[in-house]
Amino acid sequence: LKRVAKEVKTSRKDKVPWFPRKIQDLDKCHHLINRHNPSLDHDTYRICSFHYRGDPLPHIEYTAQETATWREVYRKLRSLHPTHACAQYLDNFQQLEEHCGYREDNIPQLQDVSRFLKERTGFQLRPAAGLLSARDFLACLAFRVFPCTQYMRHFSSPMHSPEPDCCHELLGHVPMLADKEFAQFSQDIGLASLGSSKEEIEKLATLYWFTVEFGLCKQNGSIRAYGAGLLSSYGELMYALSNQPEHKPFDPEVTAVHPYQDQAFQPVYFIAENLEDAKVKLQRYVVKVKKPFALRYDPFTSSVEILSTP
Ligand code: TIH
Ligand code: FE2
Repeated sequence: LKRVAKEVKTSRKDKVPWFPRKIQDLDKCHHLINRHNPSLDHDTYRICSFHYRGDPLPHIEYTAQETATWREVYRKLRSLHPTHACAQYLDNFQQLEEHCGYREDNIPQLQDVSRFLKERTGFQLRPAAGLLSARDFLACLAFRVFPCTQYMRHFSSPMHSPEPDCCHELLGHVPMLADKEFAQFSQDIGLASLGSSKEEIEKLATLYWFTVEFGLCKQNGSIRAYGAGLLSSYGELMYALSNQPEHKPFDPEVTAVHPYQDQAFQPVYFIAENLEDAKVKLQRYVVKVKKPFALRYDPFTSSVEILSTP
């Protein structure tokens, strides 16, 4: 009892950063990382309004040039996916073509895609005005909300974009978010981030980077991509599965502290045995993340229950 009392006392001293407790609180999680992005047209900034929960997702009229870029990206990626993408991605992509307007001459609207995902895994999309801070981005994942950009990459570099754009979200993330195992994996990273220290957020963001964005996995004796940053970039997808970069086994302890860089192709990729195994390893990692309280997600109310008070 003495020890418990002491623990409660010390935890009061460590200040727990504010974090959202219910899905409505995500309206306060929209801090952007301001970076000048020369690869975007000035014109694209017409598509970046703030979005509040409950507002309809904005319908975007894409220009002929943006649709032409989409067509080129779509075509090229479709030719590479059968040999480079994981099975879950390929299955879900087919569903999106059947139900969600995925076609080379049509850029799907977030509203339709969000409705589709909600039915599959409970994930919903939220328009984002640009890159969110890691803390805010991960907090959204805890509630199965996925922030999405809506603007198009510059037409001069369709095969790789240094920052997320609608090709990356729609062709990279969305098909994977329709997979149950992967959705749970993503939410688990998010839940671990709530109320965590700056240092821990940095580790979780690194884990996110090497899995959700740039993860590889084994499948029937070959290696396939499940990371969205690869699945949406023809250039990096080819490179990632070639013998040029380094390949290491996915191990959360190692992966979480591995340096990464976000302006060019990755020098190293981590290979998971499969998505289920990645999920189990992550769960084992996150229970070790030191926090003075425990959390449980309540899917009925889309809120987190605090099991012991901070
Ligand atoms: N490199 C990706 C693409 O070309 O689609 C976009 C990004 C993913 C993660 C960071 S930038
Ligand atoms: Fe992304």
